[in-house]
Amino acid sequence: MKKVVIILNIVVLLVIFSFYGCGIADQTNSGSGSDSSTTPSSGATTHIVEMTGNYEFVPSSLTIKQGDSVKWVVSGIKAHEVASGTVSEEGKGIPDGLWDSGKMASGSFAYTFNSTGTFPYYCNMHIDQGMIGAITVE
Ligand SMILES: [Cu+2]
Repeated sequence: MKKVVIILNIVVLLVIFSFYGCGIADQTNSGSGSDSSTTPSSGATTHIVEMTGNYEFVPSSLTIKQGDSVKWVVSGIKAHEVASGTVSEEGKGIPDGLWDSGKMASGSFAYTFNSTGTFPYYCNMHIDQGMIGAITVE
């Protein structure tokens, strides 16, 4: 009789643990779900621009909505520096101070556009290679 009670206890414990396990699994699932959503409830979107090993922004021009973000991602083995501003006739960057990623050997840099307009930018390291781009915010 005692053996039956012990076995029942083990079964109950197993059931409890399996429920607990499901709870953890569900939490993990919902967590990764919110991680992958680059679209907050406001409807804003994060757009990806690659900074390639060929000294290019891809795409080099992009039209987005007010409140959206742009994430520049280093996609090749070359380091880059994405900075907002224009390029002079002499080929020098004229920063407008909105953003400057600093030198990035890898990883990404993001900026959120809260006002409309056209925002030119350049790679501070590769202006000579024509590495420039623009974001249009509607
Ligand atoms: Cu560059």
